[in-house]
Amino acid sequence: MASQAAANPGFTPRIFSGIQPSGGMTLGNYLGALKRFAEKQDEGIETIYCVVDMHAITVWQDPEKLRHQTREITAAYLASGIDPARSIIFNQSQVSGHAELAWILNCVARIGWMYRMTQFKDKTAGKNAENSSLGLLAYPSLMAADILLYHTTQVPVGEDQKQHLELTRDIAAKFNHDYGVDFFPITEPLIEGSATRVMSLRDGTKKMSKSDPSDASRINLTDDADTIAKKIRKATTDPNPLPDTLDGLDGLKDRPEARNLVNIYAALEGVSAETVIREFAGAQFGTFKPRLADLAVAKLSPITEAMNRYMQDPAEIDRILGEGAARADAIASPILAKTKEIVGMIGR
Ligand code: AQP
Repeated sequence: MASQAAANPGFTPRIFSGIQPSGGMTLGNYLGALKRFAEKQDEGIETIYCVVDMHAITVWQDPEKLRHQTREITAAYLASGIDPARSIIFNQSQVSGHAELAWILNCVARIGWMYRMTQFKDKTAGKNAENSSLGLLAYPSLMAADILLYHTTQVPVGEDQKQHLELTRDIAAKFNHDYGVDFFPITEPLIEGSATRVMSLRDGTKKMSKSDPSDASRINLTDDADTIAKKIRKATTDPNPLPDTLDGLDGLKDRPEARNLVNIYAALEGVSAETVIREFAGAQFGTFKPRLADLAVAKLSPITEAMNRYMQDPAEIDRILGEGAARADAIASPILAKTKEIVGMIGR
């Protein structure tokens, strides 16, 4: 926080982050984002958490499913300990400033910057990129708008979003430069903990993702205990026992699947990967995997149960989203109005 104040003097420290309702939540979303969103509430900084439904439709979504998934992510926020009394929780499309600022930033950002984004390349790999939505290409510009609309100073995200955060900084700097102002902060990414990049259970070189066609590649927050245990038992590993050191030739450097399971254990337990290696040095996966499965079930089942409870009352979820949207809009409106004035647009 101290370094942030130094990086953006004059800006109130503020945290913003979001998750797309493009599918069910995964263990990757939980460890890389949700768990840390809840922890940030204890740091005395204003926290704003969004369900980014406008991002989700960059790839076609069934409308009924989109509504369901938006509520499910909200339920996951609440179940993970995000408290609507302490944080603002809302869905992006209810605050029109996101779309309005995104348009202005579309005119600041360069097309070439968008083509260089790994997520765009990954999501269009093997397909005709020209045939993907314009929204998918412009996704990082909308993400920059999400962040800058609140003069956000810090964004907790997983490692996969680092490049988009760097682009947000570039867009903010270019806006400030083009208009000769010091209006948008240069937002800091917060990529912390031992599970900043949870990998697929089937391929340790691929990120665990909610839109991966293989359900066995991920643990969903809605999976029951038996399913979690089965997926961990079947997770791809190599035949060697766990080493007694993380790094170096004898460590886990070239064993991505083993490293992933150790990282997941460490993040769930709230200890370092080194501590896990010390505890399991020499253990076979036949010993380690059941321990990991027990830990995952113990940590995730209370969240799943709470999510299911919240999902029983969709009207209450919608009320929380609506109230959060009004609070978010109250912060965003003056920032958007000032942005328009800087750009030269006449307002009311
Ligand atoms: N595997 C992961 N490890 C750590 N963090 C992760 N996050 C996502 N996957 C992992 C973090 O979760 C937050 C929300 O991400 P998102 O749902 O908005 O988009 P995403 O990063 O594209 O996540 P997915 O699961 O891969 O979604 P799809 O498949 O729809 O693209 C972010 O902070 C992200 O870093």
